[in-house]
Amino acid sequence: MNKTWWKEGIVYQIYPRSYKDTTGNGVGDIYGIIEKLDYLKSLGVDIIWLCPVYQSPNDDNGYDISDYRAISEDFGGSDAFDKLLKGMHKRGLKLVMDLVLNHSSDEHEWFKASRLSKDNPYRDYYFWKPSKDENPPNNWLSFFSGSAWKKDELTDEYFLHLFTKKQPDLNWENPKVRQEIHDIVEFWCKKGVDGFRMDVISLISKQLDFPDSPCPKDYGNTIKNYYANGPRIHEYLNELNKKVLSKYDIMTVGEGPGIDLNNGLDYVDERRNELNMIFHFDHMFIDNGPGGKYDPIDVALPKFKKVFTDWDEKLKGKGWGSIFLGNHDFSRMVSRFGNDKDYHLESAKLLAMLLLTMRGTSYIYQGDEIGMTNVAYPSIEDYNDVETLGSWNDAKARGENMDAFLKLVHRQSRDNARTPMQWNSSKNAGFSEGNPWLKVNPNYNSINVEAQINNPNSILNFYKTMIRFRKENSVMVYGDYKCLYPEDNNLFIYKRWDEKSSYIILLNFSNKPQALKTNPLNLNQSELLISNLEEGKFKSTLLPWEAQLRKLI
Ligand code: ISL
Repeated sequence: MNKTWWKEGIVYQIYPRSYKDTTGNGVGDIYGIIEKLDYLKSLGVDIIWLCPVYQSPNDDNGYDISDYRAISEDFGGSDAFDKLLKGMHKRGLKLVMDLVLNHSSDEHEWFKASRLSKDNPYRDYYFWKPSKDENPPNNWLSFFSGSAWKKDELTDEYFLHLFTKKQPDLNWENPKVRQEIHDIVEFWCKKGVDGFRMDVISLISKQLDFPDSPCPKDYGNTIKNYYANGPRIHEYLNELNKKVLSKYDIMTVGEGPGIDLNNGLDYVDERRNELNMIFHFDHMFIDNGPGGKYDPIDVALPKFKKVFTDWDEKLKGKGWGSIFLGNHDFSRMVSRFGNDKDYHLESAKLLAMLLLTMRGTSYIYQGDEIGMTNVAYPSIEDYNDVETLGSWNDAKARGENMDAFLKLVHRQSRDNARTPMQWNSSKNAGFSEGNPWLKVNPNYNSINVEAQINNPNSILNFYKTMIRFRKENSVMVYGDYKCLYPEDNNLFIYKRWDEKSSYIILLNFSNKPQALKTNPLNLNQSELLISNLEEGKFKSTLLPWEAQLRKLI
């Protein structure tokens, strides 16, 4: 495959609102990110993906944009942004913007005009429909809560919003909308940004007959069959690529509920000229039961491993993958896939090894490099996330036991990943002098950057080691991958190799020592390069959450 900077680079995702506040208003800002650029450089990452920093009423923390060309004043405005971009480029860091093109804010000028009258020139920028027998036009539910349609009294018609009522879906059928979008993308390319993460890009083409879902509460299938991968999706992406993206040396990664093994390659096949990478959620929605994320199920390790193996096989030689274990929409990876109680240090490092030894571009989410964990606020009042609150209200309306539901919120809320970054053990974890918009996780006294930076045994330093190793050994990026013992319930063991060298990665995903049933590939003759425990010689048993990277000789 072609070699490029975005395949080799390591991405670090920032949720600006929670990164570093320099004004004391409790909200992180761009100047805060600028303050931390040397920290990011020292970590060894190459590409920074910024969650949305545009002007927004923040109904969904910036994923509701009211002006695509303006930077939010809360974050420091366009001066701050220009300084950030300059500061990053000076340090050889690349900047990836988050683009939310499936929907805008209802406070965007387009929507304000669109709702005024049925014959307004902006009417067709969104989806408007009359009611059906006094009901919404169809039975679709929003991702967050309730119907996906809202009636607007002004014209007595409904508009579509797959997310909150303040996030009306844009009508990409309308060529004028597509032209506006091309212009916006071009605007940021000309500013010199290095790429885009495209929010819910899998949803931009709609099934225009808006068919009812036979089971709207079965979210997974409704999204796959009705909301995502619509009839013109690839035409739109191809057009965007041809008209704008292809003119610049930038990277694109599309986010996609509803993207799966059957359709994923179509988005990133290098011969198709659409996107460079996608985020699929096969491992992230893996514990969702029939009722979605608040109906979690247990997942055995073979199923988890299979996701990585199947996707690697699917994309191999044709398109490029994204490797991530967490982001701002999910629980913390160490709480979710590791053991944040008894094996915090070990399991956080094990997951780092997984993240940085797979084929595909690695994405690190802020705070994971120090092993930040889920939070368990005592009351729903402490939560902020619109999805969490919507699900809470739905559960209440269903008459559920709310004490039990609060426990589910502790496990599943998106706010788990949005607590302020833990810089040190001073007030508010060094995040803000003011009152943080979301309470800090009380464990910041023990889990913070300052405590880890000079400790050679820390999670942070393990990340640095892994990052350095990946960058010095291109086999970790481009080399082949094979999962060994796929059926093993506790061990994730895989090989990475190219024509020059071979490595084996051994990960014990359990709280118990695990004997290696067969000595895979003569490990006696291998050299231990990196381990998350302080030991050296190869044993035939891996300790709980032990992770080893070995070179085969
Ligand atoms: O958050 C989710 C599950 O916890 C997902 O269903 C999520 O809503 C979906 O992946 C889309 O996410 C993206 O678009 C949303 C925004 O709220 C998310 O933060 C964003 O990553 C709407 O713009």
